[in-house]
Amino acid sequence: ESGERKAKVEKMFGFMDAFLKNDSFSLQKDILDHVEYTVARSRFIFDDFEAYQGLSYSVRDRLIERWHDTHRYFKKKDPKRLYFLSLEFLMGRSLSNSVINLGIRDQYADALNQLGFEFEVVAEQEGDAALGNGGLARLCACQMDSLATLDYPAWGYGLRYQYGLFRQIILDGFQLEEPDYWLNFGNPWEIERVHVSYPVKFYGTVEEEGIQGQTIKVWIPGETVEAVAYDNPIPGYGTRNAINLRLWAAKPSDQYDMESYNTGDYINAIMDRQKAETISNVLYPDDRSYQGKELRLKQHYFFVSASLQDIIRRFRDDHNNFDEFPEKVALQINDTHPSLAIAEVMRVLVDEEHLDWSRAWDITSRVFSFTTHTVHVEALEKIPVDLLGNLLPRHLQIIYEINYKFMEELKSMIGQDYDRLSRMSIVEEGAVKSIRMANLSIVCCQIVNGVSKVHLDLLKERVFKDFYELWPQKFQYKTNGVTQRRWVVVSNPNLSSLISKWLGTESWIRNVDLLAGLRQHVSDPDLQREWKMVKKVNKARLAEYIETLSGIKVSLDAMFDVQIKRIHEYKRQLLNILGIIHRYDCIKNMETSDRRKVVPRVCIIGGKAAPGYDIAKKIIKLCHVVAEKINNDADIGDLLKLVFIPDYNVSVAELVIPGSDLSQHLSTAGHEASGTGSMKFLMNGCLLLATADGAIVEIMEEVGADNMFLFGAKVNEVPALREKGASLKAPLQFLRVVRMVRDGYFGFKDYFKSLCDTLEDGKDFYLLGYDFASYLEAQAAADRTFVDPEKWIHMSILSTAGSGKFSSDKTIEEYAKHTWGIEPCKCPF
Ligand code: 7GP
Repeated sequence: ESGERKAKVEKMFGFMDAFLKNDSFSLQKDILDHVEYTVARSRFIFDDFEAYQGLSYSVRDRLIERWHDTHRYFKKKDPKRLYFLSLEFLMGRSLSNSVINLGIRDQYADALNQLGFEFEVVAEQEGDAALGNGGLARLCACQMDSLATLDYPAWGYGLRYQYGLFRQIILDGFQLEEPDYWLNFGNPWEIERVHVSYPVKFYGTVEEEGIQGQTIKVWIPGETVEAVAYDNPIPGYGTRNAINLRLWAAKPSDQYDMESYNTGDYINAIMDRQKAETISNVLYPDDRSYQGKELRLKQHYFFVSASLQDIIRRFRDDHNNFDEFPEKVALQINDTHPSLAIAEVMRVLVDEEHLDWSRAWDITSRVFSFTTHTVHVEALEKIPVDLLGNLLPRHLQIIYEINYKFMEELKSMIGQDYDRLSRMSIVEEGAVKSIRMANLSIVCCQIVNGVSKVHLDLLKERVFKDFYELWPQKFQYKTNGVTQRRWVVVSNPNLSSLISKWLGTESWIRNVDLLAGLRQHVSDPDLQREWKMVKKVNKARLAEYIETLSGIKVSLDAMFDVQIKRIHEYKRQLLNILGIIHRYDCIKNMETSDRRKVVPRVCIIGGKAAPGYDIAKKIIKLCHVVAEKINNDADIGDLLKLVFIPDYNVSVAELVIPGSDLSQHLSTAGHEASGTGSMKFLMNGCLLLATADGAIVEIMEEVGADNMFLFGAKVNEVPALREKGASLKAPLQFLRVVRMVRDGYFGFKDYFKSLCDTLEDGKDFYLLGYDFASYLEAQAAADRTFVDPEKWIHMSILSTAGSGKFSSDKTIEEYAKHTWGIEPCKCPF
């Protein structure tokens, strides 16, 4: 840099320092300034929400400063960058997480205090950013936190939905969905970039043109929509780095269709233009099966096209040879949702940059990597050819061409095995001819990742068996992880301080391996006492929440037993409810003298059902009718309570997890790709009651099977058990509780009939009947342990101590090394 420019830069750094100071007086002044000038409320009277806004805008200033410095530094160093493409990011709240990562939480709390506000109360004013469904989306949020913290030069790309995941309302025990129009009161965490916008094109035709003796394909699109960037800075912990999550919103394009205006139909022409905005309006709420809908496909391409234009523009700023593209760019596709990006890169390289096909393919296949998040074949995206051909005619041609070349190559390797060829083809023939996006992704990517060891095995043996046999080296796994910043430091500050005290350092917040150091203190009575105290305080907070929600008073001496996650048949919330009915039934039939031996429980269930998922909705209703009965049975008292927590989301999880004793992860073995909820509970010292599925198998290896309550059929036993079907006789206790539901013991007899039918001999696909006996045994073991508090605390401490492997920091380091090939790029302070 020239001397003059350097001096200017230095002067700017000086100014920054003068503007943004973090002493209490400066912070107070900044908050008040924002209340007065940004929020436009009087600094003399403002409420908690306005204090939240003023505070957040002042945090945002600090984020922006770091964000600028980070990007300036990345630009100067020009490292290989990771671009993380995902249609969903479940960020939750930002305030607490940001101030903790910036290292100024206490200063802010103090400043607020001086102004007459309380940090916790103000932080509660923030709504969740719920731009995602469940595990896949929250995983991305955790990974962004780790990417920033570990100083990786990464960008996240996603969509800025106006409506996030629906809010769950419970009316008479039934789920209703209410739209989440979350941007109503503004969003201090985003920066609108009106100047960063790209045209995205749809429809039209493909024509051939001759250029210098070659025919090339030219796409003449029929509709243009503008994508505008909204940037969300993601601060790392203990570093100056703040990376960017860039979300796209659709706006009408300025490229007027003069003709429609000139026809005099001005109003209708405007209305048509306005329709463009609907593309990024709403998040699809079903994480269960893929349905080929035009709007969804439009969302995907809108996202892919805008992101790639942005990425390629950045690459072109410093490079002009696309052969360098794979050295500077890693493109991660999060599940298949962004996989149209493969066809889009090919289109740009071949049609716009005029590279020949094989060179373009070589480049494309070296930049992409793909992670799959499911074992369920129904969840794999298949796009009907008619739909794709109409919306993106050139992309369909490109995919056909990729497939043609792949099929030729495959034939030369495996011969004329037509069954196998048709299974592996990217194009599925059949009633509805369609494109298999997973096959496209596997064919293109050099690395395909699963999300746990078990998941990888299932990919190899079942889901992608043919591909594994062809290209074993492509298949890897990176066990999922969660960020200890949000899931311990933000959500469980008491535990966090306790851990730091006993480890003698806060370094575990960045270097999670240190957690293992708790093991050496596990038998120390002081630690045990303090550990117990922290749990008690968290339980009290949760109990208060439950009382406000439902009016139910719960005993803090009871075991808080929790299952929170999306409602799915495979996650078997139904098994939990049937277990609760069984417990209730046993207590009812006990001699009074025996009741003293019963371990009191507060059973907590929470989760959303996809709006069109009938059986899942019935499970929610069943939970409510059972709760109604039990909670109002004076005979039962504190021995058993059942609470359904409505509208489960990230911030509810932050409250519930620290306050639970036991958490349940009941998926039929072979169905949960990984599971990440279990990791959050584990870090918070909750004991797990679980099947040996997904990442639980690895958790077992870390904390030891004797520190958990395991039950149920194993992954490799499940297929044979299913084959046996009707001849698997369910135990009597199981038949009895199902009969109670069937016979209307809890009411709604007709309504629950179809739910009970799924449990009949031979139809019980998820093996609830088969696993019931061992489930009850595991529950009994949990009870026996709970009455030995010392043992329980011991196991609890060992759970936290063994949770280091399940930090997303670990996952990200693995991806950086073995998949993306990126290095840290730490912005100097
Ligand atoms: C989830 C998986 O169900 C869960 O096991 C895993 O931990 C998580 O992804 C993160 O890898 N999958 C989804 O949320 C999902 O929507 C459909 O999958 C493709």
